[in-house]
Amino acid sequence: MAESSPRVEQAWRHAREVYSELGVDAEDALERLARVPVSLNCWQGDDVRGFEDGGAALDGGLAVSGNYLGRARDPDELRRDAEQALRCIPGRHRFNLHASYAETGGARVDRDALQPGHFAGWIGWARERGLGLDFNPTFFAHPKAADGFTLAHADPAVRGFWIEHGRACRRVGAAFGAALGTPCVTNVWVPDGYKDTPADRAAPRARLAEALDQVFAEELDPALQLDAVEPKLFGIGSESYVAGSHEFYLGYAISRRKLLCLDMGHQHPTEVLSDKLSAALPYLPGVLLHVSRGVRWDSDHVVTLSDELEELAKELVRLDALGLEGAPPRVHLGLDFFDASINRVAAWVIGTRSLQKALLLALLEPADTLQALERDGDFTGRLALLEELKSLPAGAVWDYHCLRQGAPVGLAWLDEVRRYERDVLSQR
Ligand code: RNT
Ligand code: ZN
Repeated sequence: MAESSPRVEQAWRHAREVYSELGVDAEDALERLARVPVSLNCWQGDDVRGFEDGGAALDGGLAVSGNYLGRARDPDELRRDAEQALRCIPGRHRFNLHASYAETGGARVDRDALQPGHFAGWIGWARERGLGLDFNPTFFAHPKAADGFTLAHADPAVRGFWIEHGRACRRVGAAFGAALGTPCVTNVWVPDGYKDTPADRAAPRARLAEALDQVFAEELDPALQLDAVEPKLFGIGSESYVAGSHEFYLGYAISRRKLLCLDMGHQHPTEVLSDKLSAALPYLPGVLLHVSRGVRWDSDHVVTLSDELEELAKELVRLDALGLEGAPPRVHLGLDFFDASINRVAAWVIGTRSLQKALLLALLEPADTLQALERDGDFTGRLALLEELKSLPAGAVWDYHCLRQGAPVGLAWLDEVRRYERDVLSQR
């Protein structure tokens, strides 16, 4: 429930006026922002460990650094932490699980044998809290992934194991969709690649394509479950060659009618997703965005309100990719980062709120005016207006949104997270 704050409300009225002079309806922008769900990645809460055998050592080229206190050690702790994060974020959202977060009640269930029942605790929790669930098979941190290959493995037995894992996970995803009434996006990312120069680049890709076809062979209702595939430029230990590269998966996703997962951290440093979206989306049934932040070789820093995030958000709005005008969404938003050097709950809050701020800036853009200037060849006016927009009072609109949605205004969320750290996290 919303509290009142004369200061925030007064600033909002002023800001609404400023935007309305530019032909932008700020009220409408907020109404639309409230309808954009973000899928929070479970793995920020426990450093991508999962709950198999007390949490496996991370590999597959993924690395988490830091040892901040309070890592979630079991599903109940992770859920409690996620709830605290969600209390600090305006709107209704989703939670994104990895297969390694199954709850098997102490029994050893290998990944090819996972069933929806192993996620009953997650489903019940999500239903109670009105959250959607998304899913990911876990093709890393497992003895059968130890040599860096899974679905593209040369050994048919190893490949077969991972194919079964992928199939099992799609059924889990469909069960999420059926239980919660909102389709689960099930995203396949495999680490497969070589540290050094390969002698045969084609064979692993041919095996990967064939294995993926087997993973996806079972027809599942898209109202319950949507498949996505995620390319990567390189990883730690796969610097020279990644079987599932961009070109591989762009072709695969277009030819097999799968969603393409575009991760902001999986690009060459001068390449940006904001420019790729309008190029790829027309040929795809949809896109899953992994909202992340690359820093040098790391692809998974906590999301901040960067120029690129803002530009990407503008593209999402200009393309109506989020389905805000009534059509089904063509782009799904998921966070993908992991930082163990700061409070993990705060990391979720910072990343999600930053994404929401970027979306708000995009929704407040006088797109018609800018596009008219562009059509008229008035590039002076286009640049001038774009620069003026940067200093308009969007912060006042954001604060009012938080107030009205019953989320903390400004840095007040940090007080809550610090209290939670003192009372809960530091006791672990
Ligand atoms: C790895 C991919 C992938 C993972 C998660 C844990 O580079 O980005 O999405 O981060 O599946
Ligand atoms: Zn990713």
